[in-house]
Amino acid sequence: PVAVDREKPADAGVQLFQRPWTSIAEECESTIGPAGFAWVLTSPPQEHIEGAQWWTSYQPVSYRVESKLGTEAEFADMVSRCAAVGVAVIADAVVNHMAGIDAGTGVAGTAFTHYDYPGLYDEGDFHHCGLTADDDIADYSSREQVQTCELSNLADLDTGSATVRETIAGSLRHLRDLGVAGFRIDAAKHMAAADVQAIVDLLPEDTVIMSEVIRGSGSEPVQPEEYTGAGKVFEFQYARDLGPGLKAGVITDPALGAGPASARPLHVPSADAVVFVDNHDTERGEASVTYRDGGLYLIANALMLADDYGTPVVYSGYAFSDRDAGAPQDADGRVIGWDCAGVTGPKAQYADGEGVCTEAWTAIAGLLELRRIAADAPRLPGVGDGDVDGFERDTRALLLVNPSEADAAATVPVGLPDGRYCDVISGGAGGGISAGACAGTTVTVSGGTVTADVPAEGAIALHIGARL
Ligand code: ARE
Ligand code: CA
Repeated sequence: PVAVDREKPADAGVQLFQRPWTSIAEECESTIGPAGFAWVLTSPPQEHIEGAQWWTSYQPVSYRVESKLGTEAEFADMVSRCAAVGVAVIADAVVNHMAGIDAGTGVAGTAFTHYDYPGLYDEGDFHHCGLTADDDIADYSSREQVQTCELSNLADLDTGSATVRETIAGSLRHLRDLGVAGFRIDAAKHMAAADVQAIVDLLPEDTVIMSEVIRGSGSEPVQPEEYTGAGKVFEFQYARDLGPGLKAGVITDPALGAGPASARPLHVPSADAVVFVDNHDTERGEASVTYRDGGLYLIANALMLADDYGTPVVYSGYAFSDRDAGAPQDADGRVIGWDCAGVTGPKAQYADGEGVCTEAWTAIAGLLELRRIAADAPRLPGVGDGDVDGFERDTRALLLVNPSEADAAATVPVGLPDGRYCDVISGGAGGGISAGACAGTTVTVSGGTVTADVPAEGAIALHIGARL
């Protein structure tokens, strides 16, 4: 067998939504590092408005690293403990705007009003677009409204101003000094691409940037392609292609059915794309497959992680029935956090506030291993038999998925060398092999075909590092 290089993480990250810094530090050591993730994306670290809702994180009131998720010392400790196990930290950077409410006191004690943040910004540092009655964005087909009016009443910073840019960049440089590798740029669509670029130009050259520019309908003038000069962008179209077909029990990802894998309309080039099955917004909105879908969610993650398109980010949040409900907090408003001990896969039911712990699933570790072994082997056109569909990473790895509600046996052509393989979905990291025995299902490849039993709403994944 080909050995997996355990020193080198997979080109993939995990978004740990509303997880406190102490909890992420432990998770890096116990799960994320060993599984082979390259990076973790955190929720915003800066001071924010008070409240029990998760989205208070997206209303900054100062750039002190002091929030419901932890103190600056805890943040720095998380970064160094994650780095020690090979995991970089990407922080969510909320820089388009400040608070949406009229006035208040932030969680670190900073008193503010809508357009006045002591020591940082005053009235003149904000856009007052004058294009709509309340200065809120009303029409996404107007670039000027999208970028200079207020997104849901959030006080919109004048990111064209040199002093505003420098203040924002200073806050991001401080986070870099604390050891973060880079940033998700929240609401990047709402800043001119030139403004984002100007801010990024004030950061160290090796800063990793992932801009959130939700691909809107064709009539929206602001498109993700404008932002690829500053770094990568989240490609929302990937999930939109992936999910609905799975929900219907069929695969409709255009590249799976027929034609070359490069035939992907409406996608930025692979090197520019961060892809995801869902995120904290889409699991509360447009996502067709989320943690509520159990095995289908696992399949969606498998298709993403085994693919050769983009840099994937696995999503890990908590269960909720109220869209606004925050993660469980203590009496002081600090998020309590959770660990993922004992979690090995999706559950049929979750209590509200319970962590989903996607990063701890046996299958995810196995898929990260497949991703490292597949390396730059291209994805071949899809193969299928009955309810089972899948694809090969040229002679190195194979993924077969069964979105139907019945177990299915499938026989498909494959370029993997002959032999017995350990399925890394059921077998997990280490090729599922310990002391020569496979902890998962074994599958035989012979004479250019493979026959496998693929469980209902399940998957089989083979790679040449897990040949027995
Ligand atoms: C909350 C309340 C609001 C209130 C506001 C101010 O819900 O009622 O007016 O506070 O007091 C998050 C939450 C919001 C929350 C906000 C601030 O989702 O509910 O508002 O935090 O606390 C657009 C943007 C995109 C944005 C989405 C949500 O383009 O950037 O809207 N996503 C990011 C984050 C969010 C976050 C913010 C931005 C704000 O990921 O979690 O909001 O920091 C089409 C368009 C998209 C558009 C989408 C939805 O698809 O193409 O561009 O996304 O519609 O409108
Ligand atoms: Ca703006």
